Amino acid sequence: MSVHRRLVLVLGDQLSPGLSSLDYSDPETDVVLMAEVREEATYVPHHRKKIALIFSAMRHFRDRLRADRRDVRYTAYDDPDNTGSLAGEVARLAAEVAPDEIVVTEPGEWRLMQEMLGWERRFGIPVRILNDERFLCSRQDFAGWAEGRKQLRMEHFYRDMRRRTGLLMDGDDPAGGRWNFDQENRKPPKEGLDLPERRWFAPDAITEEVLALVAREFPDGFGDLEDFRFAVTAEQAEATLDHFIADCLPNFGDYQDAMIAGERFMFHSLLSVSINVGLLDPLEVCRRAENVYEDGNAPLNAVEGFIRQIIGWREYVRGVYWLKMPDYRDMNALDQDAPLPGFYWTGDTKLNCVRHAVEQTRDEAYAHHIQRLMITGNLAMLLGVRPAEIHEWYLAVYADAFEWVELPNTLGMSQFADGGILGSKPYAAGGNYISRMSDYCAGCAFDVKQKTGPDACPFNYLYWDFMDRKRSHLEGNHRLGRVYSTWDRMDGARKAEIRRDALEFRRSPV
Ligand code: FAD
Ligand code: DLZ
Ligand code: SF4
Repeated sequence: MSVHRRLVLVLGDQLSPGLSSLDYSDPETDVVLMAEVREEATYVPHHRKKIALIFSAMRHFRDRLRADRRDVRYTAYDDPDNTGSLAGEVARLAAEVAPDEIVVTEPGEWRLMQEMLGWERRFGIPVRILNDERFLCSRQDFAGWAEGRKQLRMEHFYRDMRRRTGLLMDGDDPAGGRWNFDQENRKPPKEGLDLPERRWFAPDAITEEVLALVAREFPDGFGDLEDFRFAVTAEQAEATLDHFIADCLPNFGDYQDAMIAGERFMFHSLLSVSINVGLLDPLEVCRRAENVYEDGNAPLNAVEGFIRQIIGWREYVRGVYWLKMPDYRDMNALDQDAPLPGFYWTGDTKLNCVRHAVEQTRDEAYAHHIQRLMITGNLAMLLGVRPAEIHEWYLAVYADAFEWVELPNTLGMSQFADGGILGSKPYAAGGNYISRMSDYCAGCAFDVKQKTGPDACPFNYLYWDFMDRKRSHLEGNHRLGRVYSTWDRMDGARKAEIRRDALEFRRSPV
């Protein structure tokens, strides 16, 4: 039987004109459904700027599709007929247009996929779920790559992706003779570093309307709505990319891990949100970066480092997510069970580095990778926070957070809660690391040089206390052999001080 009319559902992170569901459908006969719904906007307490960004980008994309003569049915959040769920909105439109088929590009999150797999039975209409071609490695290809491997090392996956895409390749060899230039990418911040003015976008009428809606509907939600300045269209996202390529990429590698108080963006691209919601194509972004290297306008360590994050890490964490869900979400390999300190939501803490990271998160719905990994993530792990709780925090507070990318980064990379699927050892560090890579310690109430006592940097004693408390879980890890021999050489009085100070801080974190 030939299909006469399809209902094509486009989700809030599927804002790409070349999306497989749109590509598959017929603009002459099919209807496109986009819906702002309570279920998606509240399954975690999303940052209010994140909700505003998604609704505004959805509305701009709706207008773009309509300009291409698509029949788009759009449900606004405050539409009195809004059922509050994607399934409810599909059912409502299906009752009106009686489609022969429902078409959707696979969702990014497992929970939604499970729901959609039940739609055919629920609605009595065939449901076609298409691959998301915006990823370079399909779920099936990743499963094939992973099969039979003892360890799923990102570096091996990344080399395959370089070969497959041809990015930064000289025939069969990597450009510059090495696959990875990370060793050159760990420079501390230098004094007087000249940081570029970032490219931002003032809200237009659509965004203003959405901001008023979000202020009204989510009055007590986390995160400031003031100074909204994200890209909400493909054109604006392109302009952010142009600016990054010209003004930031040459320094991206050198200062990738550096942090400066008050400098919230360093040389990072700020492109994750635009890529994740579909305003930019990841392969195009990488090709643009590659061209800059080939033209001699950015060094290889910067361009390789940047491309690795996208065709390596980004694709790899998505592969791990789909391979390991649903069990992955509940993993807690280190048996951590403490609650998340309240200051993760308020920024009200004496730890200067954490205060900066949380305050900027509240203001911008953004923190760069090392802030997420080595400040907030590191502290949560050292304190023994329940992985599910810190996972919910990361999923809520960052504009770029969708479970397929956030969960492996949080549970795997930052909390070591997957027991080493993603990383070979915990990213645990004392104050020394933070002091070397940032200038936060100069403005802190604590002294990074002191190891114990009331003025000592809490990261210092919490680090050793964590290693001590989790010894039975970690001492078999050969990368931690030196850590445990150092601990074993410490005298008993020192160990007692560490345990005492850490216990006090863990009981009432300040
Ligand atoms: P840049 O530093 O400019 O990097 C360039 C691009 O590479 C990013 O835009 C992003 O697309 C990609 N990228 C870089 N690192 C990673 C990574 N580890 N995994 C996947 N892609 C990567 N990233 C998200 O997109 N969403 C999340 O919810 C998210 N949660 C995280 C949670 C934790 C605990 C940690 C440690 C990292 C998380 N990341 C997440 C990865 C990374 O921190 C962000 O992608 C990055 O900070 C976004 O800022 P940027 O665009 O300026 O990145
Ligand atoms: C994150 C989000 C939010 C806040 N709101 C919506 C929405 O109202 N409608 C929608 O289609 N999508 C929204 N999204 C994005 C979805 O949560 C996302 O598509 C799934 O989590 C799959 O990645
Ligand atoms: Fe952070 Fe410790 Fe430095 Fe304070 S002294 S900023 S708590 S690392």
